[in-house]
Amino acid sequence: MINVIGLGYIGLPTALMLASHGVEVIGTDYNKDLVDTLNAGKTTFKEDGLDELFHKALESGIKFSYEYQVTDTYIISVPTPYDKFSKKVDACYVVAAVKSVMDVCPKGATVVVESTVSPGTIEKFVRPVIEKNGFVIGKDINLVHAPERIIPGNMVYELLHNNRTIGADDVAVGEKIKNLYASFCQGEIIVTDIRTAEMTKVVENTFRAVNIAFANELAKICRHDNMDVYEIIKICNMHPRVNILQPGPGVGGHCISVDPWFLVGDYPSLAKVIDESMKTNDSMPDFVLNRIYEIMKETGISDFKRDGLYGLTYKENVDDMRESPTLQLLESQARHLAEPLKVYDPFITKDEVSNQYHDLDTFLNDVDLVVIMIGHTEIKDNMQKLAGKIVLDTRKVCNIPGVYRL
Ligand code: SAJ
Repeated sequence: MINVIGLGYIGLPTALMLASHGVEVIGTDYNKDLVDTLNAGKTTFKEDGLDELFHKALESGIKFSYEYQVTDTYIISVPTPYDKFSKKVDACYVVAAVKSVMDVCPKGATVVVESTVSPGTIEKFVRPVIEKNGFVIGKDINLVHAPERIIPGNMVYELLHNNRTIGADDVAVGEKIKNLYASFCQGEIIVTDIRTAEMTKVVENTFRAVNIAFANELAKICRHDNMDVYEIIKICNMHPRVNILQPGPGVGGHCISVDPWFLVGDYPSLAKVIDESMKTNDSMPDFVLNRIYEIMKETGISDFKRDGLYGLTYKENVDDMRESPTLQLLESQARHLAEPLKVYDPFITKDEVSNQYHDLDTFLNDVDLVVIMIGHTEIKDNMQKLAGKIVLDTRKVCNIPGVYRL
């Protein structure tokens, strides 16, 4: 039986995927509300195909509990934030989960850490916890790092099809865990050592962060001299070896806006490009705020109460608001003691911020300037409703005449 610890954005789909492919699974989370919701037959976030997968897993006998289980295999999938000052990984949730596993696990068990961690974290923080409990790693307890790679919005497909990395001290143990993931994963699974697995995961997200920062920097340069960044990127990307990403209002989510900081925190004098890239991405919500001021001046809008932000999530068609550019922009605005802008997002049904709307038409009625922060399908399908509005489109999803861009 597999005990999956942490039933969030990664742990839950992984547990469901294993269970629906015939593996006996108990999912554990210390959040009682979350476990109760799952036990009541409901999923805890929206994701394409998740509900179907959930029902399949329930039929296959998956169980959810607040308790850690006595078993031979644990998969730990808990958050790894970064310390805002040191920029280093904050491994406290992983350490707490491993400690709890140590309280119940028998000798011979394998502990798989799925959470993203910076290179050396397992050596520094996880191994000592296991050893402190009197276990010899490699003899009494096996340790594996199997970082996930799935993207919110396409999680179910990517769990099935992405290639994966397994890091283990011992190849035989790595192969055993590879076979477990191969119960559902049709991609190639590479077995390597733990430190390499830690580093590859962080590097993958850093690659994306640096490339997004490049696009964002181009947007700033082009704005400065009134050039069309989108046309320029489109033409450059016709070169066989150029593939520039899209500029945007900033970078959110729990991965790309977080993981690269681990490298800056651990290697401050070496990770220069990464440091600058993260700062560039973090500057984008303020850049948008400046664009709002400029456009208000140009169009004669003097009242912030007539400005509205469309989109609260960190990207399109997900209900995840973690680190979202809109939240970052609102925070920055609050620091200037300004009245918060009006906000609407079809995916956020609960009140999360001030001046939040829950209906597109009412929101549009109350604003003159609409800032598209996210290109949800809803707004793409309702472009005609923006006629007569002043629109700042930070995602290039809107083609109405006179639209403003980054
Ligand atoms: N963004 C841009 N411009 C782009 C692409 C993205 O501004 O051209 C923004 C998005 O709007 C969003 C942020 O970047 O705010 C991140 O979004 P994303 O879709 O690039 O990635 P995440 O954070 O949802 O998922 C990433 C993925 N990593 C990579 O693509 C290398 C995913 O595969 C990882 O599993 C995930 O991080 C993770 O958990 O680490």
